Amino acid sequence: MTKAKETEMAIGKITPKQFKESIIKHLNSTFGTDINKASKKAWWNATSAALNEFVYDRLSQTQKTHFEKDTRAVHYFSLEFLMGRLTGNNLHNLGLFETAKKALTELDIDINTLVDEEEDMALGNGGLGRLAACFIDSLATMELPAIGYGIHYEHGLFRQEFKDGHQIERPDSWREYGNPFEIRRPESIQDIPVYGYVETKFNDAGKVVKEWHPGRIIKGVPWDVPVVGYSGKTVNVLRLWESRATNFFNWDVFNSGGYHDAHKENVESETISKVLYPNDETDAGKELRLIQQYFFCACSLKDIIRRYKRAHADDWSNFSAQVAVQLNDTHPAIAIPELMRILVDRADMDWDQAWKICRETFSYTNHTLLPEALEKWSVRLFEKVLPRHLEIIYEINRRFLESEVDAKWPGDNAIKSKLSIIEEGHERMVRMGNLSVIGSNKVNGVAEVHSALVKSDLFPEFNALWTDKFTNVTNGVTPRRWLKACNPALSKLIDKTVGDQWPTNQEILRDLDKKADDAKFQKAYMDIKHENKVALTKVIKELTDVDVDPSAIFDIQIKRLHEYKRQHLNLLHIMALYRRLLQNPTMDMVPRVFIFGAKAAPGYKLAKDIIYAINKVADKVNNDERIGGKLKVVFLPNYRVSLAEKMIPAADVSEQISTAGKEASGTGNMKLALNGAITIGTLDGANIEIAEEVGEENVVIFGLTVDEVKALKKQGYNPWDYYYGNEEIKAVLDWFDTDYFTPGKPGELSSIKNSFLDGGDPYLCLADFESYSEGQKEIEAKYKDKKGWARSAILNTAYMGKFNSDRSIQDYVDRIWKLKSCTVK
Ligand code: CRA
Repeated sequence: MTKAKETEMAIGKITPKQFKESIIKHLNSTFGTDINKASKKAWWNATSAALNEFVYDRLSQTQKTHFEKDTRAVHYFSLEFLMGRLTGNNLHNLGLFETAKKALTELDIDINTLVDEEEDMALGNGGLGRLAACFIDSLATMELPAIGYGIHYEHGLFRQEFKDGHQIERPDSWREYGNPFEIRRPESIQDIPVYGYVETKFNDAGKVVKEWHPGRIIKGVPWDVPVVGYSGKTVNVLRLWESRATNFFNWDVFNSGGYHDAHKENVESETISKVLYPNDETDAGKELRLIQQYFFCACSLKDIIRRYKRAHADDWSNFSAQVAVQLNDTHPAIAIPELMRILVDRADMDWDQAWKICRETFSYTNHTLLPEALEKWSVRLFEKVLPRHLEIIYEINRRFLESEVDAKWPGDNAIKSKLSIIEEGHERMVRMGNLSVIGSNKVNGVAEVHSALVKSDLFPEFNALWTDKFTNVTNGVTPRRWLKACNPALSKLIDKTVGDQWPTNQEILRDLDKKADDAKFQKAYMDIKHENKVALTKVIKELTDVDVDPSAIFDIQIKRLHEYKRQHLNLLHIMALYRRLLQNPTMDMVPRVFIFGAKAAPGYKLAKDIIYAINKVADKVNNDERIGGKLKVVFLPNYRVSLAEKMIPAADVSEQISTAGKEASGTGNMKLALNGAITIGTLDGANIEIAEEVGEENVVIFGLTVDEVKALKKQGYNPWDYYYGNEEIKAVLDWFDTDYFTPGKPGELSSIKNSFLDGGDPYLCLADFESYSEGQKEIEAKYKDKKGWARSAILNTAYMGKFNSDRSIQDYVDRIWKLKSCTVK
């Protein structure tokens, strides 16, 4: 049976006509309008409601089956889930996309413009949040019992606008007018204590017991987002917690005239799920952030325990056999002492037994080595917000240092102070990384090189103590969203060539290699790329008013703006190219469009300056008639999942140019290669494995390696050597000080030059510049060989099987979770 057939059976057959009737029915009876006056939003809502009829049915079947079979499940704790839009994705996963498209066409509605009505669910910053979204898609597709747990932010990542080239942040209000893909579950509300003090008491048996008297109770209201697996058999949930004040109003205060005070507690409680912190890879270090973390972990653990108790009552002996919790970075690490508190204080369990359960339950994924991202909380703050948890952390730490560390390194205080959860110093701090490692069963990095560095550089002593604890799971992306749904033309060509089973078995794409030299297939493949570029051209025009030529090389760098990702290295090279063109306007060059998409954390000054500089250089270059349109630069505003879906299928070149050792994995690199972009990249993160898979002749690698970076830094890196040693670098850097790009305002771009020189160029842009520039020449030479390029692009699509998130999930299952799939009737 084909997958399409299975799907049809799983969800029940429906014709376009029936789907159309269902849409109209919902338009009338759910949204109170009709086909003559419905707005686009109403049509989208009605279509979503028609779609949801299938989703909810499978959702309750899934929950019923998991409950009846009392399945072991994984609980993915993450402060971020970057879901993007769900309409198209859910239609595809249910096998209903074509049906819906026909139904809507009959109603004279284009499905592609209709889905643009949906706001992105931008409850994440970047890679870490999107990874979580890909993972829950894979878990449902692979029919694994799983729940995603996170926060129901009222405002997701800010909306980015440009004003005279500067980034402006505007609030994101993704659910201002409702969202059809979430269900509130008041029956599962949780009460969460915070603040207050701890009382030490003696119980009847004379044993010391601790009682936490919280200063405030916050209510956690769950919202469930159905997660539809491909083929629609399993529909898991993503459960997001919204914070509310426990009593809507403090009537006593209100009645005595304190209207404002009565509101205050409400506002404070509801602030917790108000906004997503808009930075990744830097530690926010804010009280509200710690409360967010605790709030969602405590709600989620209570929810898990409530479910566990339905089948096991007060018998805890099966808990860790039934429950696996994956900590997505250290953000949910507070779940470890929270489970200890529940077991020891509430369930009256003996410490050792409780600790054993904890360690069997939790595992931790590390996503970065950047020191500024390693979370630390001051002891003072902990004491104020979570006084009992601080005591528990002290006890975990004391036992760990006195038994495990001392047994391995007797009397070694230096090691003890390094491994301690508490960092001593001017201000004592709680190290969440150490807590995560100590309390976990497994610790993984997200690509081979990163996992190796986690062991050798980040946690070498922990690795010596517990070698088996550390493992690798290379990241992956779902081919359902990142090929099938976003690149329908290429998907159809692939279906025709190797069959339609690849969305659940990406290794099948390997068979495309037989067609890599086939002229007809090459033409079909490259024609689709061209059409996708034409489509992006229109988006570019709409968003930036810049005209670009779809026959130029589309060179794309999309990711958060960070110095280590080196958008400014890309910029240096663009300026160098521009200068070469000005010096030699007849220079032989394949026209190129450099396309950026990136948000900078609002408080990250240099990142915002880099955005401004790219926009200013773009203005100048795009309007300079001397260079005959050979070079264009565009920065698309408000980069997000739905924009990525339009950019990625149109990319010729994928920029993956981080300083070696800094990008833990990257996942955009995978999406772009899958859609046939050629990577220009350093030997960093998953680039290394991509190059291994697709073959070195089908990528362009440049720059220092991890070891060379270390050696150069050790020997003493001096960016001035490159400034004085390379005429082009000097000229380009000096350009930043002039008013060439900012007429009448010299110095506006100087902070970038300074970061390279006085700032010490911490990410070695100047050291890698020449090699990058050579790599770019290689890209151009490759592109000129049309057949060779087509072959490379096809092989990229063919050989990306490893980077399917289903493979990542299978690795988690085998190496960490030990989960079994469960067929839902
Ligand atoms: N910023 C890494 O930097 C990685 C993702 C997902 C990141 C990326 O290289 O692909 O995680 N790290 O593993 C992170 O968020 C807190 O650290 C990221 O998205």
